[in-house]
Amino acid sequence: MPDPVNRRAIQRLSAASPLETQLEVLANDGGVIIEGMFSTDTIEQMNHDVAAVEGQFEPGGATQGLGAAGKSFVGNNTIRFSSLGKVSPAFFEMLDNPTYAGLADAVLSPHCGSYWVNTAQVMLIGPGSTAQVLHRDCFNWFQCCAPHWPDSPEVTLSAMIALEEVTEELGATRVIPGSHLWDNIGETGEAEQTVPAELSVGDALVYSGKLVHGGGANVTDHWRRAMHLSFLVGWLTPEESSPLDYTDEDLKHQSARVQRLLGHSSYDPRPLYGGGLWLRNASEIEPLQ
Ligand SMILES: O=C(O)CCC(=O)C(=O)O
Ligand SMILES: [Fe+2]
Repeated sequence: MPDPVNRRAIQRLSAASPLETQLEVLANDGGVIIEGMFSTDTIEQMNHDVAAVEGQFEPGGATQGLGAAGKSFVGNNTIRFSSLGKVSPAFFEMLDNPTYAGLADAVLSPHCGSYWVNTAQVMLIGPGSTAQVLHRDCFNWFQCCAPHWPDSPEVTLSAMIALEEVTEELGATRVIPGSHLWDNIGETGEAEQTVPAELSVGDALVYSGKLVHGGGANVTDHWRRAMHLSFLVGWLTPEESSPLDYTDEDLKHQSARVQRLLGHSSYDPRPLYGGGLWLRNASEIEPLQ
């Protein structure tokens, strides 16, 4: 039967598929599910370590930095927390994931010398939660994206990662494929136009900051267990203050990439125009060995 509102399904590709194919779907649809992007061992460890600390965070306790106004955006019965390198060593492996790195390099590098972590956050949607308001993640940097929309630079790339099976009923992220190309940045569509990004353990919905999406309603008695990991061009301020979570000592055995992702080395704009950022004594902070 034809879909009544011409919804386009979100495409699914294996992590082993060619990067060019993944990028083509991402460019056309604004998002793509990469099956098996993370190994089940890594995710099982993450999920186990998350479970050990999640009781410290109150459902509905997050505010998105906006007080009461932000509470409904982040979910009145959702548990959210970050600082994930303090929770599990699996986090560092996830930061160096080659498939996600390949996608982020291709999408963000044309617009920056390097990118860093925007949000690394557990998002556990509680039973009975209603759907999140539809939005584009690039709204955080609206002043930079709006003037050139829809041809504005890609400033952020996100992955919603399943820590356990994520079904539509549990509140899978809902997306509108193709909405990253709509003429009007302020248009965020209707619930009927969305499709759920259902995920198995280790799968990830990778999506552009321009794509309209939102967390789904959880109509079950269980929690939706997912984690969000997004990157941001190095010349913009991220949502989470990840650099403050780690000392140099914490990161000295991590890769140069991880140190940059977590703000422990400087931003070098080259080959693009501009000066260095995130400096000390007007000089770059080098990654530790
Ligand atoms: O929880 C979800 O599935 C989506 C959350 C989200 O898009 C956000 O908070 O920006
Ligand atoms: Fe979002």
